[in-house]
Amino acid sequence: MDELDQLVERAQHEFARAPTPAELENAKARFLGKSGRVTELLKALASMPADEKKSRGAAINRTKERIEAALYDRRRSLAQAELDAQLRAEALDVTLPGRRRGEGGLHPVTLTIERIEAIFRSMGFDVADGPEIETDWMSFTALNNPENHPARSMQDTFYVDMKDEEGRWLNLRPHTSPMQVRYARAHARRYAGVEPMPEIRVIAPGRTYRVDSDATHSPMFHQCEGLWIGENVSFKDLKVVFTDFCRAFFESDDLQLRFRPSFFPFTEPSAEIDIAFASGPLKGRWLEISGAGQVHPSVVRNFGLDPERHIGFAFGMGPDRLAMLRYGIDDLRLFFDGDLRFLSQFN
Ligand code: 2NL
Repeated sequence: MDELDQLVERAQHEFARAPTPAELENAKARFLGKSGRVTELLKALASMPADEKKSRGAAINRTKERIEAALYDRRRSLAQAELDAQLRAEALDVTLPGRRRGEGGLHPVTLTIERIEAIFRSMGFDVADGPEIETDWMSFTALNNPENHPARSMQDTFYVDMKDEEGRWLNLRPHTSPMQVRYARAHARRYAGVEPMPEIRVIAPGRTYRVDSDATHSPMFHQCEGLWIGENVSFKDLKVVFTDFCRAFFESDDLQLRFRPSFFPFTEPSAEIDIAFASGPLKGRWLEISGAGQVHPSVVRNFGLDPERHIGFAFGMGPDRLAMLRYGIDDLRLFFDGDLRFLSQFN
């Protein structure tokens, strides 16, 4: 291998070792630059005899061309490497699923209340909504609760640090009956003197509060009460309405209902309503789902109506419990812990 071949090899070697385009250009200068090795060789031609000059010059030019070819190869491969690295760094998987805006959904208890509302609306009931902070009269007195009834105690009811016109502490309503009292009183005032008075048919769903907290009781829970007052609304109508409601709610025609005698200060007679499914995991077991009865004459009087003329029934049930039965949930607290992994399953 002659001196020129060695020069080509050295250039190839140095170009290959240059890790960046800038260092490759430095390496190029050492061979092809103004004072590079090839330029030096060409300068040396000047002092050569004419007969040697021609062949030597041609050999140096071939050498120069081979070095230039090595330079271009290396430039191309460095540029390609740079492009590859950039493509790798900016890689984008266009087949990944997009990120969607978070979608809201309704709470299972809200869905249950909407379902209850739709069924009662179909039976001609209005839906009423009102204050969660109530007066003593609305929550207890109007409902025939004796002055010393335990429901009035601080152990059972949450009180607010503010008094009503009677000088009694305001309470967080322990049931939605106050809303039905408000509704019935507004109805009685509105239709005073109208004969016959249109019937009162209303349900009052909403948040209620009691001092109670375990696996089956939450200090905030939901209630849905119902009221139907007319000239001749009897316990038979309660049975029909409630049976139709349960069959619609649970989508089952062979559901059984049982009315057990009970006591509430605001109804007389009173009953607890149990249901039993004809199939499914709870088949044949009696489950208590509601309390009900004919509205007590004193309560009708507190509506502003004459109990000799206006009679009817009322009932109260727990949408939380209905939601648990419908969805097969066994711990009430899941509804109120706010864990989206649980709550988002219902939409
Ligand atoms: C229960 C019992 C009941 C009522 C609520 C009511 C309302 C008015 C007048 C008379 Cl304005 N009664 N509501 C009647 C009977 C039972 O609830 O166990 N609820 C979960």
